[in-house]
Amino acid sequence: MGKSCFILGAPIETGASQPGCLMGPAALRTAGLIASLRGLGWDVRDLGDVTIPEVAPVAHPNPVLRNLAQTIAWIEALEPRAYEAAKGCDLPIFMGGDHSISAGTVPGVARAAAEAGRPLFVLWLDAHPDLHTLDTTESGNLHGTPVAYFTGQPGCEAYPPLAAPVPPENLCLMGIRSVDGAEHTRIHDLGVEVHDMRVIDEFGVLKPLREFLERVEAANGLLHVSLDVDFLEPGIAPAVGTTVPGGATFREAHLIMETLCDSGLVSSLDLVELNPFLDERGRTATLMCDLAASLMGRRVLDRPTRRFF
Ligand code: 6HN
Ligand code: MN
Ligand code: MN
Ligand code: MN
Repeated sequence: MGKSCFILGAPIETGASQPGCLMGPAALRTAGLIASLRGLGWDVRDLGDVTIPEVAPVAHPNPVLRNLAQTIAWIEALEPRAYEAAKGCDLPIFMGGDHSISAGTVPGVARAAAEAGRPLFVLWLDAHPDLHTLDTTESGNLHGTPVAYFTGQPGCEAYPPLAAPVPPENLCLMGIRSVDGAEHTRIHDLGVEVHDMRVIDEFGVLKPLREFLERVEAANGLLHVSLDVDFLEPGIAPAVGTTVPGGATFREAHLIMETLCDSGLVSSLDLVELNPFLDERGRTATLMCDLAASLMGRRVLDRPTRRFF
């Protein structure tokens, strides 16, 4: 057998404005994620879906926050599962669920990386930077907060303490095209590497991606990839509650995944924000599975592995 992959579902929808992401893991399984990875030679184990207990409301000075108690419970449930999965296989896939899943998965894999003495890098493929703190979110939807949390920004103290914050300089955001005021300021203050859609229009996806991968490799880093459905152009990926026009094309997205595969650097993956209630005949679920397959080795034709050039 080839390399090992655990699949873990996190049916979270409490971080998003619209219901439906709860069905994300089921739709990804229905679209054939596991069979296609097995077909690529991966030893796949489906660990099922994580659940949380019933929770009592948690008070917070920001009155707009929605489902804070549930989000804390999800983080507490997911962080140890992600930590164990990162230690137990070569490449765990975490199936959302809305993007608040990453407030549990990234801290878990970051703790495992820290124990292994390797720096963790994060590639965030999204229309949004998800860099709100609990104090600055205006919508109150907590899927807008994971990046601020796992990089240890002040204003996220209501979330569980972090064992291993990800340094902001280890982040790379791509596909960004909807940024709120407080996020804009934070991006500047932290000096986060952001390749917005304008950069992709001007240079394509390869140049910024390769430069980032070279940084990861030079640091002997591990790489977590977080793929939000809304990174993609809504016309090819309608099943998301936060569509923004002007996203990545089909080939741009596959080329990113193929290049990530060639790099051999990816150590964990989130597939998030799939809302099957908004899909058209399963096309978005199928596309997300196909993108995961490209990341895990699917090729149109065999070709010699070329790393960076
Ligand atoms: N996502 N910035 C907006 C908000 O409500 O805070 C959108 C967040 C989208 C979240 O992309 O996972
Ligand atoms: Mn997101
Ligand atoms: Mn988004
Ligand atoms: Mn600016």
